[in-house]
Amino acid sequence: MTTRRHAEVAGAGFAGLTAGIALARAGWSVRLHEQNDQLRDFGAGILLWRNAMLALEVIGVAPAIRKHGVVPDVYATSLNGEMFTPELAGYPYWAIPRPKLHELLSDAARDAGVEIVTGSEAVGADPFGALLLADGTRLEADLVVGADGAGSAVRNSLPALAQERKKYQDGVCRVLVPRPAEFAGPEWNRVIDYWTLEPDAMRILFITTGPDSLYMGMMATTSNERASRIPIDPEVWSARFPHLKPAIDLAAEATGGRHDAYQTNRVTPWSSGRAVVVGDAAHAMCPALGQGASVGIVNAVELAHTLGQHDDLDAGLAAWEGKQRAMTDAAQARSAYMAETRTLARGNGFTPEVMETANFVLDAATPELIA
Ligand code: 3HM
Repeated sequence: MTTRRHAEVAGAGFAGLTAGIALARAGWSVRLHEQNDQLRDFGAGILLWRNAMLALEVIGVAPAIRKHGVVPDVYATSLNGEMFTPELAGYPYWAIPRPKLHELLSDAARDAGVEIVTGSEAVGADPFGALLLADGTRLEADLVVGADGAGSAVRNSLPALAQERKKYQDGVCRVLVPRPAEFAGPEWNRVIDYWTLEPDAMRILFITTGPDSLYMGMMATTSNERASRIPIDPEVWSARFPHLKPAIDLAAEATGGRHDAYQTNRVTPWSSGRAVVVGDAAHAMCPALGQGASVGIVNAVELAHTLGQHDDLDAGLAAWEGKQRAMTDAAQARSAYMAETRTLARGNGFTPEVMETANFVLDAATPELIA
């Protein structure tokens, strides 16, 4: 390759930042557009399994995750007060606040030479090689990456990309709670998934995200309007989980929480000419498997790696989708099945079959990284 290839990326979420870093490290010039005026994540906490950690190793971000994240002691599940602790040997995972992960990826993007433009809204892509902005600007590129989330404007502007959408009965309020003295003890250095299924499903997933914070994922059917509200309605949650009242009161005071209804959006194919979609724009999935962001991170790193092996962009994009499609489809199907059947409530939801996603090894991972 003689001339430096140029990418315009829409969306500075986890997938967009990761794609930007990976492309820049592979020699591309990269400009990344974020529609918000600030570069930050609005989410709460996240689990990163081995698949995502390997991808983050490839782009040099994993050491910072190990420094700023934590390894929970156990993954416990409680149904109507009965506690299960499934064996998760062989499936290492890290927990970290989403704002921290976002900051680490933003720093890595700048270090890799990615030009980041905030307040820049993408409205579409031209498959002949241009990103289209809300202010009418047309930016030519060898590759346009739509990483603009589940409602992706880039994806929706490309008629060749077919979509199959499905919504589910549940949704989740996600908040990051400061960790006061009463939650400082080692009994909180865990993931604890508290379920009740009667008279309707309500669940509180606690994930330690370090000495200063706890992530609470508060799931309910979307028809339970009071339990689907942000800010959290402490009365309706404490009535169901009286022993968790102190944590629920903190969740009610938390700022920056959000509610998302569970949804799947299968997109085929993932590219049209010089435009490609990654992350939730390509494969929004239910959060039940805890893999939505991780699959996006893995696919973004593998995209840069595969394009580096092909002078011809069409061939590179086809090869990339060929490698990543089956794993991604399986992750969407597994998380949808887990959401529909609520298998996690029974405490044995992490079967070897569903955990194949967590142990997926991307081609970009060298043997030294895998070791
Ligand atoms: C990590 C994780 N796991 C499960 C869910 C869920 O079932 O909604 C959400 C999560 O963030």
